[in-house]
Amino acid sequence: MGLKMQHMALIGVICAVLLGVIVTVISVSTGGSTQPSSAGSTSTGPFKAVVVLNVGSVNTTPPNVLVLEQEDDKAPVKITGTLINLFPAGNHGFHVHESGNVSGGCGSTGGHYNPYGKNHGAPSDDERHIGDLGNVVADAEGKAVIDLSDSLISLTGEYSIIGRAIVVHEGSDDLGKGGDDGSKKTGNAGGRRFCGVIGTIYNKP
Ligand SMILES: [Cu+2]
Ligand SMILES: [Zn+2]
Repeated sequence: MGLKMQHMALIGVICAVLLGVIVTVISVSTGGSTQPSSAGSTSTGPFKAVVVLNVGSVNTTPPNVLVLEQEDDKAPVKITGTLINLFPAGNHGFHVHESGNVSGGCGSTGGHYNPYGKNHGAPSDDERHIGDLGNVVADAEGKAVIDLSDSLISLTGEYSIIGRAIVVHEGSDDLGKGGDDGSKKTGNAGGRRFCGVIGTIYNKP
């Protein structure tokens, strides 16, 4: 009887060891296949982000949404989407502001994102804030179709705009050509109509 118990115990130990080996082999093989792709996604694109512009005086249902896409860290960033309830018709200043802090509304997002300490300008200027994306144009129905590409902003690296805010203004951005102090700082685009925080879209490999 004692000998039989010993045998059963020994068989139990062998089973446990075998099971452990099998589990280890499975986890090593699956880990080996996913590790390279997840490590690679930290340094190469494509990068994708989304902004829900649901902060500010104009909220829409569904909310105004913009999508940002960048093929790799050297590529321009494409911004696409449609804004509605944007009045009056015409130009509205469109910028990346330095902070994603919308706890006090669009007013707490700081100034235009400007890590190089430059003057305000047009997107095509060398002298511009990184955040200077010019104007979006609303039609008579308050609709603005956005399809732009910018080579200075990035969704990755030291000067990434992830976590910062996109702000749409009440008025037109004079692109630094207004001839006064405000023009070189903000483009005199007036109040902040609505804004949202730039958030990553995680693309699972
Ligand atoms: Cu702005
Ligand atoms: Zn600016």
